[in-house]
Amino acid sequence: MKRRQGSRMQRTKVEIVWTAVPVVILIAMAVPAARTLVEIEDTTKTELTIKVTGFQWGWNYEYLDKGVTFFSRLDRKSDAARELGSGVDPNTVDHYLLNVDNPLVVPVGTKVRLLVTGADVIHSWWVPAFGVKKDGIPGFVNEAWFNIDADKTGLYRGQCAELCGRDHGFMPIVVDARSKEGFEAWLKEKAAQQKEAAAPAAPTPTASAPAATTPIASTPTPGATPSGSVVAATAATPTRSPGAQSSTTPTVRAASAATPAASADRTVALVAHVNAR
Ligand SMILES: [Cu+2]
Repeated sequence: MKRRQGSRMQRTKVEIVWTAVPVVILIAMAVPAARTLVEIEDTTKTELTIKVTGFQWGWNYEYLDKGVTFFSRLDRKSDAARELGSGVDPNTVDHYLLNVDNPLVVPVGTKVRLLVTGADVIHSWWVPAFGVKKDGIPGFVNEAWFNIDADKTGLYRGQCAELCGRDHGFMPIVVDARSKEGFEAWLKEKAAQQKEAAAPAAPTPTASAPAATTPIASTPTPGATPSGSVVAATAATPTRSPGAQSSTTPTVRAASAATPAASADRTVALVAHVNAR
């Protein structure tokens, strides 16, 4: 009888142990896991915000509050080679179907926030090296962020990851990660270029009308986007006219209007940062 009681005591002890130990392990795992999950979704304290708009078939990048926006499409060489009976051997094209005309330029060592949306159908901005794959859904704005290590400058590649139509396979993504100084110089030059190109177009009623109706002066309509390369890219693609583009802009405009407070904060922070240097 005594022996049986003893073994029951021991059974209880064992049961407590094999319950308590896993509970402790689970809690110990849950804390860092939850912290990481929160961090993944945490798009605060970013230093740069870029609005990414997927369209059939390419990407539009807008550096919010920086006066820089441009389209990024499949590079002309790949585009020519992919045509049936083009006579161009795809093997002769560098990074066939993986290059774009205007890569997204970002600084390293900077927390970059992306606002991802779609202009027509659902796309998905996917760059595996950044661990970012976000759907660009018309009428919605998804957030994502990445921060490239300071010594990892160079080109990063990605694809649209949402079956979005006929040319889904022909809207690659190229990200050009530059040093902070290199990026600032590029941004300054690009902004000056776009400002200069926009100046003569301002007096015409078509270009000034959208600016008057929207509070975001830094959002040029794609049709009126004056950069030479952008115009060339649009003109070279017969399936998509500039007119058709502008019909999709209300979604895009609404997207940027949703975050004025946050971007104002960032502007102040950035101005302070620039002044300090
Ligand atoms: Cu797509």
